[in-house]
Amino acid sequence: MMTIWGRLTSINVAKAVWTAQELGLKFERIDVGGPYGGLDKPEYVAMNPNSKIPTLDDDGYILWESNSIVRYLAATYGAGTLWPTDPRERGLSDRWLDWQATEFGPALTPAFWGLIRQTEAQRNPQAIADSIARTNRLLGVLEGVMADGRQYVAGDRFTMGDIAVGCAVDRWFLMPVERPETPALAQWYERVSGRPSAQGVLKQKLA
Ligand SMILES: N[C@@H](CCC(=O)N[C@@H](CS)C(=O)NCC(=O)O)C(=O)O
Repeated sequence: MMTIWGRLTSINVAKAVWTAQELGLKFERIDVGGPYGGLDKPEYVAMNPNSKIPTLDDDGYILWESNSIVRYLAATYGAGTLWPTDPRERGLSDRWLDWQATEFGPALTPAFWGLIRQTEAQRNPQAIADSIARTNRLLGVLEGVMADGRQYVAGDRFTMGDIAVGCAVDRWFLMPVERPETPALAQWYERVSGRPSAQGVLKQKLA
């Protein structure tokens, strides 16, 4: 039995759910976090001492950190598909999970919080402007890679890297910000967001 804990409006929960759906896994998702609360309950803290979402329970095996969950599910249930077995191909996919977590995500977060989650009175316009500039520069990095004609972030196959980056780019493309033209990236986004496994996960109203 597999359970994913977390509201689907969280980008990090979206990664876990998209991965499980892509792999055709049977799972239950339980809404916690945000308006649902529950992250400070002792039984939740016992699973995830960070009081954050998502948390995965795979038959009693508990895992937190969204990109670790993506890697675990891909390696366990998607060797040869989401998890490339060739170490060099896997490296080209894996790097995008780190890039999302350490570069693109931190760049995007201040603008997301400022524009989507905070009231006008709470906003820091300079932090939002800096965040937009940093994120758009990184968007250019991804556009430069995709512009070589590849179909997916690691080459010609859809892999785990597309999921982590896909959830973050989805958020950026849905936000009311000025973005540079990124035609190769836009085509990739339509390709990945059109996958049956992405339905109900990407292109949701931001909240
Ligand atoms: N590095 C963690 C970050 C987890 C995180 O910050 N989750 C946010 C949602 S995206 C959270 O739990 N927020 C509290 C809430 O939703 O109530 C991961 O990737 O799983």
